[in-house]
Amino acid sequence: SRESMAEGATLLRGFALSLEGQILPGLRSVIAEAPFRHMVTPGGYTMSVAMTNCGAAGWVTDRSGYRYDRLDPESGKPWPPLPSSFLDLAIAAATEAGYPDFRPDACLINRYEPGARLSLHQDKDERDFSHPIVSVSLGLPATFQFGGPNRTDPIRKYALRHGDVVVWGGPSRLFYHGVTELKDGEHETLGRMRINLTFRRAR
Ligand code: MD5
Ligand code: FE
Repeated sequence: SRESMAEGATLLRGFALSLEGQILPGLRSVIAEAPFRHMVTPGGYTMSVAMTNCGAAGWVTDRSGYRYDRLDPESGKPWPPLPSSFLDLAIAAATEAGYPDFRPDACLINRYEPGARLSLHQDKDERDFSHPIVSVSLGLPATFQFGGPNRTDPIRKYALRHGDVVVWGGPSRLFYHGVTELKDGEHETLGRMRINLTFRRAR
């Protein structure tokens, strides 16, 4: 199903379910090369969400700031390439939402364990905001907070479940958003975690 959350933001419930059999092996191979790690913010806080990347560019944060880097700072090597199943899923979802020309060069992979959260923020480290972001939810359900262009705008909450995909384009590309503390639970294939894949055009 296709549901509009705001101008440019499209929720595709269950869109990734039919591709799960290819996505999960791709995820395992990426994690084997570039394990999840808890990065540090410029302000010195260790993030509760663990992260890794695949693609030509990866999002990183440390005491010096947020940026996209070609290299994994932990290994000194390039991030693993985007698995073809990841690319297929991201392009199919973007096309379904009206962005047939989207070609991601970066996939940030977020791992939420019970208690992990992502506080309200905007995604603005990419070069060109005319490209959408495609977000794929896997594993335990999460409460997603969807605000507006200003931090103080009212927030709507959405439950995002295993297989749901959201395409954020147009005005919503720069809307404030976050994820509330993950509730404990057990997902039949992923166990006690939520994984979110966010596909971006970084450069
Ligand atoms: C997540 N990740 O569920 C979310 C999914 C991140 C992050 O927020 O930065 O890694 S991506 C949500 C998103 C992206 C761009 C715009 C909007 C939401 N939005 O307008 O609400 O782990
Ligand atoms: Fe974000």
